[in-house]
Amino acid sequence: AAQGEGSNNSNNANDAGLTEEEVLLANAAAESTEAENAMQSAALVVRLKEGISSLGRILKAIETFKGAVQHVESRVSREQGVDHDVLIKVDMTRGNLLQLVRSLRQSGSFYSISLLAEHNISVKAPWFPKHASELDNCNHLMTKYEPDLDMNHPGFADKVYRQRRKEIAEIAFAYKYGDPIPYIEYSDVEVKTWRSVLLTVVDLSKKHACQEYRAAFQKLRDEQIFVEHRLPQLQEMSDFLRRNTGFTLRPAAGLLTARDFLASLAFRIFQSTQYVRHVNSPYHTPEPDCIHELLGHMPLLADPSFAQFSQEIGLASLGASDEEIEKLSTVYWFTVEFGLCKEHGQVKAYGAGLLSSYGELLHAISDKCEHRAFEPASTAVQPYQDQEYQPIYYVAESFEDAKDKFRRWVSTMSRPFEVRFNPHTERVEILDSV
Ligand code: HBI
Ligand code: FE
Repeated sequence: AAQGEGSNNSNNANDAGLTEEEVLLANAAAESTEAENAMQSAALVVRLKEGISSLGRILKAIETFKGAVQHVESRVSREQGVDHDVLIKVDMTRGNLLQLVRSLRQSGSFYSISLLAEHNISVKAPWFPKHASELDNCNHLMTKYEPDLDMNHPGFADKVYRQRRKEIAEIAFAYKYGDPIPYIEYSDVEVKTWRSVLLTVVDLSKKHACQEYRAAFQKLRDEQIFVEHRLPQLQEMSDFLRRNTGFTLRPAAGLLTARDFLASLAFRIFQSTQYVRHVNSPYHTPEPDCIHELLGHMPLLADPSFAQFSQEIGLASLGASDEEIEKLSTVYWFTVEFGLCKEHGQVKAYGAGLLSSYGELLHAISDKCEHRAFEPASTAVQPYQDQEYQPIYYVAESFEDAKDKFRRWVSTMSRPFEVRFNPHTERVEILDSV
């Protein structure tokens, strides 16, 4: 049946089986744009009852109704009878939005579908964790590059791999603050993948990694944590970090939202994936895996100065606006993930994405890319992509220098309060500033 595109407000709304409140929300948005057919931002919360794969059907429906998906987040639901809660931000016309909601409700495949007003979700001063235990609430996943959803993922067609990923993800979803991190028996194939990446890092880091990385890496070799015949367990890695800088780990199911990921750093907690990349692509992974976390991130988290820098990025993110989170993630990207620094006049790598990727490390120190001096204010607004090698890298004088510059830049941010971490209570204390 042909549907008029929202030509009659009240009738359409009733047809769609929406609540009074939802109609008001949709109408308010339509009035503010003053055009029925204008694209508007909206947010849906869909509660799934038939597995995360039904997300595909929702995205398909959004496409059918000419919506553009801006953002997707999912998490395992705490509600009985619901398996995942999914937040979807879309741009679409009001008429199409109402039809979409109706169509999804009529399909009967979802536990519930609710429509939120955009201004209801981008709250001015968002909630943030005040104690390390509240990170149990900070594990919202971005649905990006997952083997179940992305046809280009090397594990997309591999049922056994997908099952393995699911098993390991369950551990992260069930994890609560204070639990020991469950032991994983890695398979021979997984160990083989680990071994080949470890060997490239052993080889390349000698010449191209910064001195702080090399020192921590050596320590991990000496303590028999980085060995070829087995993967380190997250719990033993967490104990190692605690001994060195007070950082600890908690298991993450996959790529977290920037806000959740950064928040944990404020507590000196790194959310680490526990699964291994697909065996067919050992030297490249489109999403973080534990080999990237272990070889890329862990050595530097054992360095006091770098640990301090990481925590400061985390503290700056607590209660920050969406725009500021975007800037902080960008700084994180160009430092913690892809940073270079000088050492006796030579350029060395400290970014985890470089140290755990043979190809990109060589690219970053070649003359095929641009090197710029690290300046937080300009770095924070430099667009980047995560599909190919970076065309631009930022070079810091040292971690100390990066820290000093970062501190000065953070003090210009607009947050109306200051935060301080109390390591004895693992609590963030809020200091109102006038
Ligand atoms: N999530 N699990 C996980 N691991 C990361 O390294 C990670 C993340 N989410 C966001 C993120 N990194 C960064 O790109 C910044 O946005 C903070
Ligand atoms: Fe990373």
